[in-house]
Amino acid sequence: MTDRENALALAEVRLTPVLVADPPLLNTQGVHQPYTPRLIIEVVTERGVTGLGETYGDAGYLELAKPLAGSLIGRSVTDLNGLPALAAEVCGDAAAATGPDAVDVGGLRGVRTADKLRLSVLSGFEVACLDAWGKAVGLPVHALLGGKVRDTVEYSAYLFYRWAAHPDGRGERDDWGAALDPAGVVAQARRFADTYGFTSFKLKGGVFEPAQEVAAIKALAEAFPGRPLRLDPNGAWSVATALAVAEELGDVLEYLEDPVSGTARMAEVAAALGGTGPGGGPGTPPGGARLPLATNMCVTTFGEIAEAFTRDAVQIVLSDHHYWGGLRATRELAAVCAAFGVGVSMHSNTHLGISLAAMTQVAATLPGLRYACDSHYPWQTEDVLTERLAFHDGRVTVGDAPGLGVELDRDRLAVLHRRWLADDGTLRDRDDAAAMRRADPGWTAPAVPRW
Ligand code: GKR
Ligand code: MG
Repeated sequence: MTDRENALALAEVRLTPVLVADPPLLNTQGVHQPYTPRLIIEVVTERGVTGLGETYGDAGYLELAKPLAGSLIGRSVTDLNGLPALAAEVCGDAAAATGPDAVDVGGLRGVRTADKLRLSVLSGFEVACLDAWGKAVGLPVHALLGGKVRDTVEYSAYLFYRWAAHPDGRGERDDWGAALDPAGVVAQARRFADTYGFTSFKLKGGVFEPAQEVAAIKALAEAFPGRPLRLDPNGAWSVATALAVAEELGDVLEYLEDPVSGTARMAEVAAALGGTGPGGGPGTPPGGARLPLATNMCVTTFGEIAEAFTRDAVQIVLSDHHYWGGLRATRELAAVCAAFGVGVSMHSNTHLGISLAAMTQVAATLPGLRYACDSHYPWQTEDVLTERLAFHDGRVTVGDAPGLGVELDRDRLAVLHRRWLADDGTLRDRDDAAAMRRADPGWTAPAVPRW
């Protein structure tokens, strides 16, 4: 190793699981728990430069993160192409031991395979290494990814049906109040628009009868004429229901997200909506492009791309750098999407500012990004940063400071970690159905199609 490379070698890796306050947001599986697990990763170089990463913090992810952290000592932060093989070597068995292929969070994030689990962990380390590398050489992460093509990244307001408070008075209170009908959804959207300047809106659906959710989208369309709107029932509908909703909302939706579950059903819906080419091919209905379908459920790994794209099942892939394997993998995904004429944007789950900074840095480098990205960040009133990232006009500015451009607040980190330590284990894994049972003891996550 040369002296220069040696300076970028890792001397220490710290893992800090935290529990982050989360409001009672509803989805088709249930409701968010009062606290959500996340894992904060710090990598420290021989010269004392620290890089930050963040990923899912459920127990299965932590089990994989521990051996990977240990194996990074002595390796250069620049050795990113070596990470997948290293992860397979040191935590492949632990990943396989998590059980047979299943679904993530009842399907909300698509398949759960040993590979995907490993990638979800690896991505947190990749981001931390990029942050440290950038800080060490005085370059922003986007420069290490080839440079930004935009100075701001647009996000959409992520609207949720929600309760005013968690059952049994658990968790932290906020002042958003309940949103359980069209008026509540519009009021929530208004506050998002006024506070953060968002101009596009996504409603998490699959909670109520489709007719109620159609009414909410129509109310949004009336309140915000011409603004991009999306509805995402997380695969809760049958093909027939999806087509009926598309018929009702086709002229106001920018896209319909995972209306049905699985590539085969998505392909059926896409075909029925017309067109054989993405974004309006030969079969495009007269007078306009067909309503596109977006997904973060049926295309969540590279292995799922071939079938979905060749069957024209999806027109937009919502990438999530956590489970696609990092920022560089996100760029690879975007390149594949571009080759197939499929759009790309970003999916989100409850996350903190480190992930928002990472999403923003990679989004800034994607020439084909045409849709506002999703982010739960406004719902998170807590963070582990000295300064929260801000949305102006619905956008986050792409920082040019070295690395991710964010700084860890150790006191905040310690508070959220102490909460994780104090937990009896019930909140250390995300389980929306269990949280729902606090309000409705007989609740079981519904099978799909639910409607
Ligand atoms: O936070 O409840 C939620 C969402 O339903 C999340 O888990 C999904 O993965 O946001 C996601 C989505 O777009 O499907
Ligand atoms: Mg979705």
